[in-house]
Amino acid sequence: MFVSIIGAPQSGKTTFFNALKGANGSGNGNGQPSIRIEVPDARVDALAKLFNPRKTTYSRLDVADTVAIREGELKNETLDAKSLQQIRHSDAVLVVLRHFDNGSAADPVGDFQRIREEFILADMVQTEGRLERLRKRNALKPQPALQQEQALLERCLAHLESGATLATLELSGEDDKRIRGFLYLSRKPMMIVVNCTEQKVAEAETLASQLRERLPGHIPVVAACGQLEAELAAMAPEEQGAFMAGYGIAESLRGRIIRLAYDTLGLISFLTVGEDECRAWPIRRGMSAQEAAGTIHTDLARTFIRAETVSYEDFIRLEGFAGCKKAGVWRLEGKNYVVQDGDILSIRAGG
Ligand SMILES: Nc1nc2c(ncn2[C@@H]2O[C@H](COP(=O)(O)OP(=O)(O)OP(=O)(O)O)[C@@H](O)[C@H]2O)c(=O)[nH]1
Ligand SMILES: [Mg+2]
Repeated sequence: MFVSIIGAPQSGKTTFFNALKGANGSGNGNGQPSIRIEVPDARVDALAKLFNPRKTTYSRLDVADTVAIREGELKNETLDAKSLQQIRHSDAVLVVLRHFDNGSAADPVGDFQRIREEFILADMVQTEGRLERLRKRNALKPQPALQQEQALLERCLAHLESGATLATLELSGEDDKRIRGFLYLSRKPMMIVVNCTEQKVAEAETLASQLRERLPGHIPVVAACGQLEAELAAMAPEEQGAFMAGYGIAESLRGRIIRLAYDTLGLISFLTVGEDECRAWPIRRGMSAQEAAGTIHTDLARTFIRAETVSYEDFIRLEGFAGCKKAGVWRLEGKNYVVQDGDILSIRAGG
């Protein structure tokens, strides 16, 4: 899963990025401003204790910093190319809203509206461009597939022109697939971190819920002080507790951002076990066993036969597969089975 940190100039994007990175965070090695965060999972820890595998793998969240979005830079595609690519290829965006004065007064709601507007405008320009070509081609020599695409894009454009984001446009699974390639900005799930002053940090929850009510749609919001979080991340672990208690910070930023991303994207995890590897795999809630198998390897989805399935709770309570079989809670599920959070799966595949 890949999340880009976006926002207005000087809102604290890089500060939050550094706080997430922490003192011992790792970059992805190719000079890109992106980091990989492991998602702590007590279930994986417990399974690793049982299996003592060669490798233990947690779900991962990749987070990238980007340059500030200024007016017109998205629709004109004049935003730094690397940042634009990163935003377009994100599964979700984390919008940083400034809630501290830095010479100019804070306007978090206004800043959010402007970013949202930029996304909508950029998508409109892109859609109009494609539609113009489609209309010409279909007028010259109609082709059913292109006519379908034209009708779909006309719908998208009308939706955008009404001032709505494409995230709120209901599309069939087929149509959703059709427009995925456009990498529309306003279709991306959004989440917000309000960058507040250190005086406000003890009331962060209240601040977040007040803001949530003033924003359009149902966008998840958390509040945190970027500067404090960056200081905290640079500290030795044994100093962090006292610092957090002193400022009334209840939970680490990483933990909060991970939960925010999981909520925003509707993610759950399934698990795989063995002496080679114990591992958590993030998937979208509602995914079928066959689709889940595809996240391990595309071949596994193609040649899928059955998924041996037990819940994590049963597995621990009954001490492994044998116990689960004896108790009758071990299941062989078909390709349409909807995977549940904490399912331990073993995919049977042919070919
Ligand atoms: N008072 C206060 N200042 C902050 C806070 N977070 C960041 N800043 C300051 O705001 C300035 C901008 O922070 P950055 O993290 O570089 O912001 P940015 O959004 O990455 O900025 P650009 O990439 O230039 O758009 C820096 O001088 C920070 O020290 C905060 O929570 N409180
Ligand atoms: Mg920056």
